[in-house]
Amino acid sequence: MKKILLLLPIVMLFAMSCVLVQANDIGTLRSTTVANPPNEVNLFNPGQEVYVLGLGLLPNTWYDVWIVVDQPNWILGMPLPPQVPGTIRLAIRTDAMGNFPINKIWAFAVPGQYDIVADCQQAGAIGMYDMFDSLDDFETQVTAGFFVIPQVPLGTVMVLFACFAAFCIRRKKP
Ligand SMILES: [Ca+2]
Ligand SMILES: [Ca+2]
Repeated sequence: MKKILLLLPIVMLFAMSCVLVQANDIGTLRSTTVANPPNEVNLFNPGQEVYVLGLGLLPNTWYDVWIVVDQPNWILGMPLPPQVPGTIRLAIRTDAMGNFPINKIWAFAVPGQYDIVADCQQAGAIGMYDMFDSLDDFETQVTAGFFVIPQVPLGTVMVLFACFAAFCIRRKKP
């Protein structure tokens, strides 16, 4: 009986934390490529196309979906950050399950750390992060939803190549 009494607060705390996590927002967004859905892709090369899909959002509901600079902390009630320049802002309606299939959201990725947000247009406040919205967040580079790998500068490659060539030529000499 004592054991049960000891366990009870732990179980209650766990249940409360689950409720808190679930109350944060709805469903999930996945960054992916045209070849990979429904699997998630979180690492992209510069110039690559980025796609997004949604799972478990409000059914038959319109969302605006766009890429933002990685937010380390998404807090309910905060204003939604602006769209990253050069990305595609999508107006998407979910199906009866609250899902939407892949849509291209960036035609030419630029190095950096990013999140994706879906702002519900039919519930909650437009332009504010609330429980009817959804995120692609916290999966790579600590808190980013996806990451575009920086290109190695051409200058660095040339210097390395020159060193390697010089090394080879030296070794060939008698
Ligand atoms: Ca983030
Ligand atoms: Ca992601």
